[in-house]
Amino acid sequence: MSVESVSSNPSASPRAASNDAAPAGIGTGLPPWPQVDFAEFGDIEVKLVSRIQKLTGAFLSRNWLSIPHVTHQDDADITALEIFRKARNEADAVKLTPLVFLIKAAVRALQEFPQFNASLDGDGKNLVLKKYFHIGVAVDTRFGLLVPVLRNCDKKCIAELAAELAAVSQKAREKGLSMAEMSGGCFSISSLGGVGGTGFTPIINAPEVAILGVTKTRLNAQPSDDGGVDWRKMLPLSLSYDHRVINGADAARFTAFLGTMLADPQALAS
Ligand code: CAO
Repeated sequence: MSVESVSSNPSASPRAASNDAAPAGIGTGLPPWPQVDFAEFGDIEVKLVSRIQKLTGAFLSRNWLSIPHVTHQDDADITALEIFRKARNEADAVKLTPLVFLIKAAVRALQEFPQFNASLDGDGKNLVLKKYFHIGVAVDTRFGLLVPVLRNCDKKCIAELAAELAAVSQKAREKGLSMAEMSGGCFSISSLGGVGGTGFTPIINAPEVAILGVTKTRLNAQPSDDGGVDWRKMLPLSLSYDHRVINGADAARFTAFLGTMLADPQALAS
């Protein structure tokens, strides 16, 4: 059945296909949450869900239910970046992780693809394009997941970003963060690279339209020109995007562009 036949044939519309009492919107008509007496099945311990977990959980549920998510997976070759990073870390007191290069690469990609640096306004009639580059970074804390926003990342060098990230993630872990420190982001990055994994589906931080997930760098064998094997360091990228705003081809271009930026660490560091 074509798109036209769905729109011109009333009996083929989703409303006609269901009965008249069908629920009209998201979240209505869902079956209730299962009420289970777990103690019936074995020993248990009951712990209170923290205030931040409740709050974050509510936002995550809203975003997951109301944004049509697609996650695009790709790998970026960071062999040159890792050589550069190691040399910088040996020469400099400020420790750099791959994440600061990702923040700089994301800024370049947002500049190249402005529809990623955008938000739908309240009624979804307008797309608001932002001219600033504030990047949210997911931080794992004992309070739950917090996303501090690093402001004007286009104007900061990698050492400044590294110092700011270290300070704000330490603050997030020790004292928590204010709403102001977590507001105004354009795009978020969730890095599980220091923990592990090969890919995941990050949930978009509304009203942003995309989020980049990063997992652990792995070694990948590639055929070399002399017939041997060339070992490359590959960084897995998982880009979730709002399909109302971004189409799949642009997501693939955005992710490939990130890879091109990450392959040239000197340019990101300049
Ligand atoms: N591949 C391999 N190693 C990586 C890596 C990657 N992609 N990214 C970071 N690492 C390494 C770092 O270089 C560092 O190595 P050393 O200890 O040898 O120096 C180590 O992993 C730990 O890095 P880090 O986590 O301290 O620093 P970071 O800049 O990579 O990340 C922060 C900072 C705050 C984002 C991170 O600590 C964190 O909290 N991540 C969790 C985010 C999260 O929970 N996301 C899920 C959200 S959805 O529920």
